[in-house]
Amino acid sequence: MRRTTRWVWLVMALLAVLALVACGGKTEAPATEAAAGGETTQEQTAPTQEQAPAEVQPAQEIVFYNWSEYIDPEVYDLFKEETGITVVEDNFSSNEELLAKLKGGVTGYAVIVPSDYMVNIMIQEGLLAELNHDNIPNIKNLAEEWRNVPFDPGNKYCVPYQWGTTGIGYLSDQVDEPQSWAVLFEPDPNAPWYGRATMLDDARESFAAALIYLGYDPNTTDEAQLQEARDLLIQAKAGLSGYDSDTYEDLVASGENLLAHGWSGDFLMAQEDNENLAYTIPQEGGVIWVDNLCIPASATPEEKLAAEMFINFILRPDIGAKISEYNYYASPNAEAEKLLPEDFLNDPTVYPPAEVRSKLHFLKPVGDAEALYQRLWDEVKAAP
Ligand code: N2P
Repeated sequence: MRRTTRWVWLVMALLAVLALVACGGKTEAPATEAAAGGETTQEQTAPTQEQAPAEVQPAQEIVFYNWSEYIDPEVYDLFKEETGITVVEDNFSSNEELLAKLKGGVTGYAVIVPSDYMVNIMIQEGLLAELNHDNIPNIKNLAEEWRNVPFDPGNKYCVPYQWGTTGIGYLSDQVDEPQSWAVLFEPDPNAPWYGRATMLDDARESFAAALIYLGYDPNTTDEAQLQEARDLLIQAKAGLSGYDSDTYEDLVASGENLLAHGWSGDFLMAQEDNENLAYTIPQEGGVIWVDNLCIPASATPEEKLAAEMFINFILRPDIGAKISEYNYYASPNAEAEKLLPEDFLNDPTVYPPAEVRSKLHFLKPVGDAEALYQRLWDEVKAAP
């Protein structure tokens, strides 16, 4: 046992004794055994009958509304084995699509996965339920830097799921490494990728790429800058085969397209199909993001409890590691990271080096300008 680990255990043992004294000898425990993370988590024990909120039983089936190809489906089997709860997955393709669904009053989603800036917006709109941390003891496994994110201090509403970056994926045997976003924004009919490239079907992401290329803040609310970015996005259309956020990486892996604007892990995942698929952040910079597990305010108490059990399960070190090994995104879970192989932890696509990281921007809520972004994006999409 390393010295630091021993020290942590000592402090935890002390805290456990203090907690026991405070509860008059009773163990403070989550609502169910599964919520404590099953047998691999020794620190928590099953609740005693009288402590469990007798009236609420977890839903036997929940819907997980997630980005596509973002979780190892085996996680559902393992969770079901342990809790009897079935998780059904449904997919969205952008934060705005997710927001529109919730604002439209949809019900039945127990866990959703908005990115950083969207968590902010959803909290303000009253669309998220507060998490009951007693049911999510594995929250302690999160790395310190993810415990107090500015969009959700103290993980009151959400738990970080995975983080990654937005850049350009390309076929390295047919295209030189793109140095600049110009490969998309200055379409050249003689370039091999002309007509064989896609951009994300995502207003904030595609505007961010254009604004970063123009040297502007990707969170700008300046109308003139946004109009300039719109014109650039329209100019790029000549060289694009389309907008796509779900299958773009496969279209590059298959050779149908030669480059695509997209998310780091998606390209790494598609490398399994084509080893020539590579990823880069252009010199002007790119976007960094963290997606989060949250529960819609509309969830029933039964759905919410099952959702918290599921979130807690995902926070188990072995499950967190399994998810990163599947989707190639970095884990905010410090204990999960310890289980990941060295070559994963050293992969610069997963963990951008400091020099690249300094050129990455988080998207932030843009307030009233949100509608302007959407209107200008509609204009881009409608342009010939
Ligand atoms: C997974 C998509 C990653 C989510 N296919 C981007 N926020």
